[in-house]
Amino acid sequence: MLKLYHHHTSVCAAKSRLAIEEKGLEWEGEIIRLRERDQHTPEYIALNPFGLVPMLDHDGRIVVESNVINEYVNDVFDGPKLKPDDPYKQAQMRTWTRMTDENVHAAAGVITTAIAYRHVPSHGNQISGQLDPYKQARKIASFEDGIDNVHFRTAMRRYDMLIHQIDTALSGEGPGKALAGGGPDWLVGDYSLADVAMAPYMERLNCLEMSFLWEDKPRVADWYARLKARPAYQSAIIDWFDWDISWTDLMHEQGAQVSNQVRSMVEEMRDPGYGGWTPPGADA
Ligand SMILES: N[C@@H](CCC(=O)N[C@@H](CS)C(=O)NCC(=O)O)C(=O)O
Repeated sequence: MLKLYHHHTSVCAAKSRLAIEEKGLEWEGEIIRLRERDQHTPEYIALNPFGLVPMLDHDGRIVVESNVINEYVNDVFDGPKLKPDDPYKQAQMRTWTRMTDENVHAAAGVITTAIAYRHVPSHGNQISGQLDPYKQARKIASFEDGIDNVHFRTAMRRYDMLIHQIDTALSGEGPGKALAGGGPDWLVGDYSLADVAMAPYMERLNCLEMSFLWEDKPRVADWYARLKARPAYQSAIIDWFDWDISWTDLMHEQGAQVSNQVRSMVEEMRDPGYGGWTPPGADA
């Protein structure tokens, strides 16, 4: 039995649904109502001490952490390979998935709460029970101060860098030799868990009306279009949004309201005079 404890709009849960769907596996799901704090019940914490989704139960073996779940699912089951055979390519793949764990996911939490979720009072319920104090601090700031919160610019700067990193990876050059040799269609050559890991974050940026981040990057736009065209993207990500459509509507509506402001913020940070970052190779 393969059971995924998940949530319909959670980016991490979407990441693991995507891997499972790409493998073509039968699975059952249990929705963890994050704003009702199902993830903080003693029964759930006894299985997953981090109090987060997703969580996989494979015949009684409990696996947590979306990227770990994805490797487990790939390694244990037959079906299309989502990991390269070459250990070096595997290392590159993990360098991408690690980025999501390191700070891309934190940035997603900040921008989603600051722009959209803060407008829903029940979202505040999730904050009090947070088991990760760093995340709790970011959530409180984003919930209270919206896009003026102290983490917002950092989060946008991280996403702007990420889009640049993806662009150079698809060019084959990579953002540095460690990630060179990928593309032209997928991040490390063939479609892999690296692309799976990034897909829900791209969808989130799209929902929050931030596609301006790649408007001058046709390689990224084409890669995103290729991701969206995969049947598993539809069944693992898009189809779940209909479970409770108001959240994606909220993201689009609130995202549209601040899109110009956020765009100016990003452009300001790209300006070297601001002390921001300039992509290598850009005129400065
Ligand atoms: N590193 C974890 C992060 C999981 C995570 O943050 N999940 C969020 C949803 S995307 C969650 O469960 N939030 C509930 C909460 O913070 O209380 C993973 O990749 O699985």
